[in-house]
Amino acid sequence: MEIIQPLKDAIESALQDCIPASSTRPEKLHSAMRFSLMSGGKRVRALIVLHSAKIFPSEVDPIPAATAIECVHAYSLIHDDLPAMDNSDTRRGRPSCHIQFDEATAILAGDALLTEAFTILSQKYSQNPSIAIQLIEALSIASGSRGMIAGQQEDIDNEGLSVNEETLDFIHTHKTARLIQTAIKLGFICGDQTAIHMETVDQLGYNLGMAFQYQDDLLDFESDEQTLGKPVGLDEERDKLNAIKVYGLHEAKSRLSAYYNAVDELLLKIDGDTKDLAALIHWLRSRKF
Ligand code: GRG
Repeated sequence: MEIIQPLKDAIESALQDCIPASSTRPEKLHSAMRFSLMSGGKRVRALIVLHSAKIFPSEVDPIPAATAIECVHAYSLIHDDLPAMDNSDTRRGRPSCHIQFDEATAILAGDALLTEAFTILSQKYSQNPSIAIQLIEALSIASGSRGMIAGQQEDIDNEGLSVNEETLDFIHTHKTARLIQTAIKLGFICGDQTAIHMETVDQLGYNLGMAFQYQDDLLDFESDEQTLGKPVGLDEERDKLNAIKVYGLHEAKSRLSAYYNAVDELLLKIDGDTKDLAALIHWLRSRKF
């Protein structure tokens, strides 16, 4: 926890400052954006950005990149909870944005958080246009129809359909792994780029992202509401394609281990100080929520 808490505090403070105050007109929209962005959450993607940036340090501040990716993540959760998508009334132990406000406001708050991410990147890295463009390119591709939205579309289209390994892999890769992979990439883009091998970074991010989603599937299946902080068994209830439905519990667990083992091997290939990122990954691996 001691390597996580100081950075988590820095992230919370940067998030507080990165979007307009609730008193800014339209007050309802900015309140809804803040309600969802500041509602807790593990801040996994932001922490990954910050710990990745420390491996080959540079003068570039990774905090704005970390806040931008959390804005994209918060948007995806707001939209995912909408009646037309997962239709969830709660998120992070609180009412979902559309329950607390209304559906139209939730759609707009999500849209605005997504847009705000790119405002942050373009403004905060304006002194370093090459970095700004690389960050914007990486985050926009990961969020769009070649990334997270592609995964969401196929996830919805496959509800209630029969077991299919290739489709599950497509959904997990796009819906979840792409953004985790991009968190690592954003961190390295903010670091000393002369030292990195992007192919290894991409593989590391992919394996960590897949491990994260497998773990999410397993927690939904095996955990309880009190530990997880959200209702469990939702995948089964909605007949969603997930790792347990496709591979069974035993095989899903061994695939999870294989992804984490690949992460450990890839970390060894990076010739920088990976100690803190490795500690964060260790914390993620043992997470219960
Ligand atoms: C583009 C509308 C739209 C949706 C995007 C990513 C996504 C699709 C929906 C989010 C819902 C979901 C279950 C995605 C899988 C990734 C995942 C496990 C999200 C939860 O992330 P955590 O555990 O959440 O980091 P906290 O609350 O800790 O931030």
